[in-house]
Amino acid sequence: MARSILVLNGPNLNLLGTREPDVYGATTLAEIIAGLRTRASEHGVELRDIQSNHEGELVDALHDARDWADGVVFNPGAYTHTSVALRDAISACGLPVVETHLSNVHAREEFRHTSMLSAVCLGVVGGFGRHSYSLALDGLLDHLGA
Ligand code: CA2
Repeated sequence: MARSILVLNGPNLNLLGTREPDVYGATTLAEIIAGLRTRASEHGVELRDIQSNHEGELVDALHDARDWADGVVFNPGAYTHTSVALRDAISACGLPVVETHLSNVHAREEFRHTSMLSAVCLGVVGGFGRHSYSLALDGLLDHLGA
Protein backbone atom coordinates (compact mmCIF):
# COMPACT_ATOMS: atom_id res chain seq x y z
CA MET A 1 0.00 0.00 0.00
CA ALA A 2 1.27 3.50 -0.84
CA ARG A 3 2.68 5.48 2.06
CA SER A 4 1.65 8.99 3.08
CA ILE A 5 3.55 11.54 5.15
CA LEU A 6 2.39 14.75 6.82
CA VAL A 7 4.77 17.71 6.96
CA LEU A 8 3.47 19.86 9.78
CA ASN A 9 4.72 23.36 10.56
CA GLY A 10 3.91 25.53 13.54
CA PRO A 11 3.77 29.24 14.33
CA ASN A 12 5.53 31.87 12.25
CA LEU A 13 7.00 29.37 9.80
CA ASN A 14 4.70 30.84 7.13
CA LEU A 15 7.11 33.81 7.25
CA LEU A 16 10.10 31.78 6.09
CA GLY A 17 12.08 33.47 3.36
CA THR A 18 10.52 36.84 4.01
CA ARG A 19 12.14 37.88 7.35
CA GLU A 20 15.23 37.03 9.43
CA PRO A 21 17.02 35.20 6.58
CA ASP A 22 20.24 35.26 8.64
CA VAL A 23 18.58 32.97 11.23
CA TYR A 24 16.09 30.94 9.20
CA GLY A 25 17.37 31.18 5.61
CA ALA A 26 16.02 32.72 2.41
CA THR A 27 13.95 29.76 1.23
CA THR A 28 10.18 30.02 1.56
CA LEU A 29 8.09 27.31 3.19
CA ALA A 30 6.42 26.64 -0.18
CA GLU A 31 9.84 26.01 -1.75
CA ILE A 32 10.83 23.64 1.08
CA ILE A 33 7.56 21.72 0.72
CA ALA A 34 7.97 21.48 -3.07
CA GLY A 35 11.43 19.93 -2.63
CA LEU A 36 10.13 17.45 -0.06
CA ARG A 37 7.20 16.50 -2.29
CA THR A 38 9.57 15.73 -5.17
CA ARG A 39 11.77 13.60 -2.90
CA ALA A 40 8.79 11.76 -1.42
CA SER A 41 7.33 11.05 -4.88
CA GLU A 42 10.64 9.43 -5.90
CA HIS A 43 9.85 6.91 -3.17
CA GLY A 44 6.22 6.56 -4.25
CA VAL A 45 5.13 8.42 -1.12
CA GLU A 46 2.32 10.97 -0.99
CA LEU A 47 3.15 14.14 0.99
CA ARG A 48 0.60 16.50 2.48
CA ASP A 49 1.50 19.66 4.36
CA ILE A 50 -0.19 21.86 6.93
CA GLN A 51 1.05 25.06 8.57
CA SER A 52 -0.79 26.66 11.46
CA ASN A 53 -0.06 29.42 13.94
CA HIS A 54 -2.55 27.88 16.38
CA GLU A 55 -1.69 25.17 18.90
CA GLY A 56 -5.13 23.54 18.80
CA GLU A 57 -5.06 23.28 15.01
CA LEU A 58 -1.72 21.50 15.24
CA VAL A 59 -3.27 19.10 17.78
CA ASP A 60 -6.20 18.52 15.39
CA ALA A 61 -3.82 17.89 12.48
CA LEU A 62 -2.01 15.20 14.49
CA HIS A 63 -5.33 13.58 15.42
CA ASP A 64 -6.54 13.62 11.78
CA ALA A 65 -3.21 12.18 10.61
CA ARG A 66 -4.03 8.92 12.44
CA ASP A 67 -6.59 8.23 9.68
CA TRP A 68 -4.28 8.59 6.68
CA ALA A 69 -0.59 9.23 7.48
CA ASP A 70 2.25 6.79 8.17
CA GLY A 71 4.50 9.40 9.78
CA VAL A 72 5.03 13.09 10.40
CA VAL A 73 7.87 15.57 9.85
CA PHE A 74 7.05 18.25 12.41
CA ASN A 75 8.58 21.66 13.04
CA PRO A 76 6.55 22.81 16.04
CA GLY A 77 8.25 26.23 16.15
CA ALA A 78 8.17 27.89 19.56
CA TYR A 79 5.59 25.37 20.81
CA THR A 80 8.50 22.92 20.97
CA HIS A 81 9.53 24.53 24.23
CA THR A 82 6.13 24.96 25.86
CA SER A 83 3.43 22.59 24.69
CA VAL A 84 2.26 19.70 26.83
CA ALA A 85 -0.80 19.53 24.54
CA LEU A 86 1.37 18.77 21.49
CA ARG A 87 3.41 16.23 23.46
CA ASP A 88 0.19 14.43 24.42
CA ALA A 89 -1.10 14.60 20.84
CA ILE A 90 2.12 13.08 19.48
CA SER A 91 1.87 10.27 22.04
CA ALA A 92 -1.82 9.75 21.35
CA CYS A 93 -1.55 9.65 17.57
CA GLY A 94 0.89 6.75 17.77
CA LEU A 95 2.65 7.79 14.55
CA PRO A 96 6.41 8.16 14.17
CA VAL A 97 7.10 11.91 14.38
CA VAL A 98 10.43 13.54 13.55
CA GLU A 99 10.96 16.82 15.43
CA THR A 100 12.60 19.13 12.93
CA HIS A 101 14.28 22.50 13.38
CA LEU A 102 15.95 24.84 10.93
CA SER A 103 18.28 26.22 13.60
CA ASN A 104 20.41 24.45 16.20
CA VAL A 105 18.23 25.24 19.18
CA HIS A 106 21.03 24.22 21.59
CA ALA A 107 23.26 26.96 20.24
CA ARG A 108 20.62 29.61 20.92
CA GLU A 109 18.91 31.10 23.99
CA GLU A 110 18.61 28.83 27.03
CA PHE A 111 14.80 28.68 26.84
CA ARG A 112 15.18 26.90 23.48
CA HIS A 113 17.36 24.16 24.96
CA THR A 114 14.37 22.29 26.37
CA SER A 115 11.93 20.42 24.16
CA MET A 116 8.63 19.20 25.55
CA LEU A 117 8.37 16.91 22.53
CA SER A 118 11.67 15.14 21.85
CA ALA A 119 11.02 12.32 24.32
CA VAL A 120 7.90 11.20 22.44
CA CYS A 121 9.37 11.61 18.94
CA LEU A 122 11.11 9.04 16.77
CA GLY A 123 14.05 11.41 16.31
CA VAL A 124 15.19 15.01 16.22
CA VAL A 125 16.94 16.93 13.42
CA GLY A 126 18.11 20.54 13.66
CA GLY A 127 20.73 23.04 12.65
CA PHE A 128 20.88 22.39 8.91
CA GLY A 129 18.50 25.08 7.70
CA ARG A 130 16.11 23.85 5.01
CA HIS A 131 18.15 20.65 4.73
CA SER A 132 16.90 19.67 8.20
CA TYR A 133 13.56 18.88 6.56
CA SER A 134 15.04 16.61 3.88
CA LEU A 135 17.21 14.84 6.49
CA ALA A 136 14.10 14.32 8.62
CA LEU A 137 12.15 13.02 5.61
CA ASP A 138 14.98 10.63 4.67
CA GLY A 139 15.09 9.30 8.22
CA LEU A 140 11.34 8.80 8.27
CA LEU A 141 11.30 7.10 4.84
CA ASP A 142 14.03 4.74 6.01
CA HIS A 143 12.14 4.02 9.23
CA LEU A 144 9.01 3.22 7.20
CA GLY A 145 10.95 1.08 4.74
CA ALA A 146 9.66 3.26 1.90
O1 CA2 B 1 14.75 26.37 14.34
C1 CA2 B 1 13.54 26.14 14.19
O2 CA2 B 1 13.06 25.57 13.23
C2 CA2 B 1 12.56 26.64 15.27
O3 CA2 B 1 11.53 25.65 15.42
C3 CA2 B 1 11.99 27.93 14.74
C4 CA2 B 1 11.06 28.63 15.74
C5 CA2 B 1 11.76 28.79 17.10
O4 CA2 B 1 10.86 29.35 18.05
C6 CA2 B 1 12.26 27.45 17.62
O5 CA2 B 1 12.94 27.68 18.83
C7 CA2 B 1 13.22 26.82 16.63
C8 CA2 B 1 10.68 30.01 15.24
C9 CA2 B 1 10.06 30.03 13.88
C10 CA2 B 1 9.98 31.45 13.41
O6 CA2 B 1 10.02 31.45 12.00
C11 CA2 B 1 10.29 32.63 11.40
C12 CA2 B 1 10.57 32.59 10.06
C13 CA2 B 1 10.88 33.73 9.39
C14 CA2 B 1 10.87 34.94 10.03
C15 CA2 B 1 10.57 35.00 11.36
C16 CA2 B 1 10.26 33.85 12.06
